[in-house]
Order: sequence, then C-alpha cells, then structure tokens
Amino acid sequence: MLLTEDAPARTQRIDPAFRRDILEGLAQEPKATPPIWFYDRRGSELFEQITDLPEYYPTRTETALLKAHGPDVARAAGAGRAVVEFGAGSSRKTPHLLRAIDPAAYVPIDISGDFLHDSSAELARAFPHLPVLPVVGDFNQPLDLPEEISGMPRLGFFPGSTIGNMDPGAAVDLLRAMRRLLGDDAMLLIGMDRIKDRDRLIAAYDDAQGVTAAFNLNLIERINRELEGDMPVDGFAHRAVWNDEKARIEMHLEALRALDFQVAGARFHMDRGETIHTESSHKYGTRDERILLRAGGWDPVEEWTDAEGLFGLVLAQA
Ligand code: AVI
Repeated sequence: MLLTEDAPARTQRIDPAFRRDILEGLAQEPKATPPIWFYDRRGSELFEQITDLPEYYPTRTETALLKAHGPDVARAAGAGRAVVEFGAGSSRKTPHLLRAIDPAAYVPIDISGDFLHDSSAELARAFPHLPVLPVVGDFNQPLDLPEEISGMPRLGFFPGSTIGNMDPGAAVDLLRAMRRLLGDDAMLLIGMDRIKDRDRLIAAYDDAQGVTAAFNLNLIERINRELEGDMPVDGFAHRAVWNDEKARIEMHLEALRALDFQVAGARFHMDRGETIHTESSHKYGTRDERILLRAGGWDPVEEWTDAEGLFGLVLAQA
C-alpha cells in the first residue's frame, strides 16, 4: 500500500526533460550535459555569487555599461516598448534599463520558477506602476508571450553573454526565434563577452574561492537528488579550459579516479581523467558579434564597450 502510494509521487518529481538530457549526455562520447540544468535553486544562488567574484568581470562590466548608456538605449529605442528579458534570473541589471527607458511592460522569462517569482515580486515593488508579467519557461523552446503586451513594440533584453553558452549554430537559431517572437518592429539589446587574455578568461571560470567549482559540482548533487543517482561528488573535480580553436571557455567535471555509478536506473562508467563537458562559454570579437547578429536576423545599430574592451553591449533592430 505504502509503496503504491509512494511510487507515483516519486516519479512525478522527476523532470522528464532533465532525465532525458542527463541520460543522453552521460551516454554520449565524450560525455556532455546542457548548461541549463545548473540552475536549480542552489545553482541559481551560486551563480549570483559568481557574478560578485573579483575574477568574474562580465556582470560588473555590463552593469556599468547599462548605467552609463541607458539614456542612449532610450534615445535609440524610444519609449513605450515592452521589455522582454530572456533568462531573467535575479534581474539585478534590469532596474538600470527599466529606469532609463520607461517601458510599457516588463516580461521576464526564466526556467527557474522559484527564482523568477521572487525577483519579479521585487521588481514590481521597485516599479509599482510597471506591469511585470513573468513567464516560466525555457526560451530555447517555443514560447507564448502574455496577451497583455500584444500590439506593443518590444525590446528584447538578453544580457550576461548568455548567448555565449550556445554553440554558434544554436545561437543563430535562438536569435531567429527571438526575432519571430518579438516581431518586425522589435529591437534587441544583447550582451556579448569579448575574446581576451587567456589567463583572465580562465580565472573568471576557476575563481580562487571555488564558487565556480561549487556551481559546476552542484550539477552532480542535483542529479543524485532528482534522478536517484549515486555519483560520488568527491570523485569529480571542476576544470575550466580555454579552447582557442572554438574561442570558448569550457567547463568540465573530471573523474579523479575510475568511477561506476547509476543515474535513474542506468549504469555508467568513467575512466580516471575522463570528463563530463558541462558548459561552453563562447567569446566573440567585435566583427564576430555583428556577423552572429546578422545571421540571426538582427541589424546592429549601436554598440558600447568598456575602456578595456572586455565586454560588448549591442543594440540591434529586426
Ligand atoms: C550564464 N552564463 C553567461 C555564465 C557564463 O559566463 O558563461 C555562466 C557561468 N558559468 C561559469 N561561470 C559563469
């Protein structure tokens, strides 16, 4: 009796897409899992901590660009747009944009529902007259925007160089999907991390305090908890490497010894030194940025960068 009552409850908690992605990723050669699964509550909290790390320049650089150039964005985009933010997370940069451009509505989209609702409530308190209309979902899949913004011109906001977490082909597909979703009179404000000194890049993804390591290793804890896995957390180490040919930082989980484990009833083996490739973070030169945007159906109209040229904020039109 207890068993039959328990079993459906346990099965229901398993996210089928998570199960599918992890089982497929662990079965392939070399092993690789999609980075979207980092962001459970703990992963989202660790990512927030990453954004404050001294080594992790993207967030503070992009925030400074938004503060400095918000009025330029407002001038180029005009007032009264609905801002649609892709992967809103904690939305800490968003207030700078909203303050500058005075939008008609704000639609944050994020896969992590808990986090999204907390941050949306906070924004709604800070902007009491702004309709805040959160959408829980994976922006890599087809989505519907809220009815309330139909007919409004849109400004897509895709900060943080999240586009870099996609392979260039997938990035182009996503940019095209955004263009379809946002409409013909839309604009897009997008953050892109630039190619730079290798050591600086590696330090940003392998910080001295070990927060990025904890973020990467949290995926194993999530797999164990949500997919009834028995992966030994102490059997893995965080690795960050620069792949020069593909112009990307790669994060891996490296097996420190030969490992045998199970996930959702499937058995896996890893040799010592073998890795699970958990994330790529592509970096773009100034010309590459524009080529990528054009391939995705967007015309760059203005672009801002910091004094060191670490990060680019690009405004494009459909
Ligand atoms: C969310 N994304 C843009 C981050 C990045 O820099 O690629 C994720 C991250 N991974 C490790 N540190 C930060």
